[in-house]
Amino acid sequence: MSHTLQAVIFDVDGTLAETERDGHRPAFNAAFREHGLAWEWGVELYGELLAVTGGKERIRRYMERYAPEMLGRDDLDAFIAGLHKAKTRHYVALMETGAIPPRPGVLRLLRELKAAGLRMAIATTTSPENVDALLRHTLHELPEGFFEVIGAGDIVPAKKPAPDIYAWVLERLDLPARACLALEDSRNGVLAARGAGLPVLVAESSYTAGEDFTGALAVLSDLGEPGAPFRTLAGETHGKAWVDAELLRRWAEAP
Ligand code: XBP
Ligand code: MG
Repeated sequence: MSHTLQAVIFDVDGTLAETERDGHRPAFNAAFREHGLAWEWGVELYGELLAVTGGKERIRRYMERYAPEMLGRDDLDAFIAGLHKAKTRHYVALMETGAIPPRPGVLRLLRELKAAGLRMAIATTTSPENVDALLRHTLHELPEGFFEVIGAGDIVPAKKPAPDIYAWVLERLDLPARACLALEDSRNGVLAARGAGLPVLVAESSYTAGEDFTGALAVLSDLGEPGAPFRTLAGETHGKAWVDAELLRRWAEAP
């Protein structure tokens, strides 16, 4: 049975903008410095740590590997939460400088989908404050309330690759998974979307290039623009050079 596409659900980090290397990573490092810690997450190390989604979870994983002596602190949860709060403050301040632009094709596609009458939502593991900062600065050209549902951060306890955040968004959209399509950049994101029963398109990002995206409809270099076509890394792209509402509909509505 084929289903009519009614909503598109976007991941944030790596999908709407390349926020990890030059956004989240320096914000973590600034928080560590502020707390007097001699921790420095370089570009390569951060790539390894990205296997764990969620900033607090990522700090804990780092401590397990590189600072296990600190795990015995009585106030461990509060210590991590305090570090992460500082990190969020630094990240929001950085986004306010407009330092991180949207990825190619993102603004165009968002506008086209809205014009085509599709509903729009967000499903991310990052904190709500960060999504807000991205919407106000990186995607400031979009009108307020553009995304009907925003699922972010600790609103579900189990982060991607668990399907929970997508299930949460689907429930609020009041739509079945097969009436929606997810856009992701990472294997963890694909696993989360597929786990919730959603068809998913991947535009890989700098940190996720070459990951195993089994289960995705297609894997692209980016969303593409007129004059700057995407590269097809896997899947059938029906002769298109940039992602548009028609291509998403063809994928989502295939039997
Ligand atoms: C990316 C993440 C987040 C960010 C950091 O999420 O895993 O944890 O790296 O944000 P997605 P926080 O790709 O689902 O948008 O520190 O706020 O967790
Ligand atoms: Mg992502």
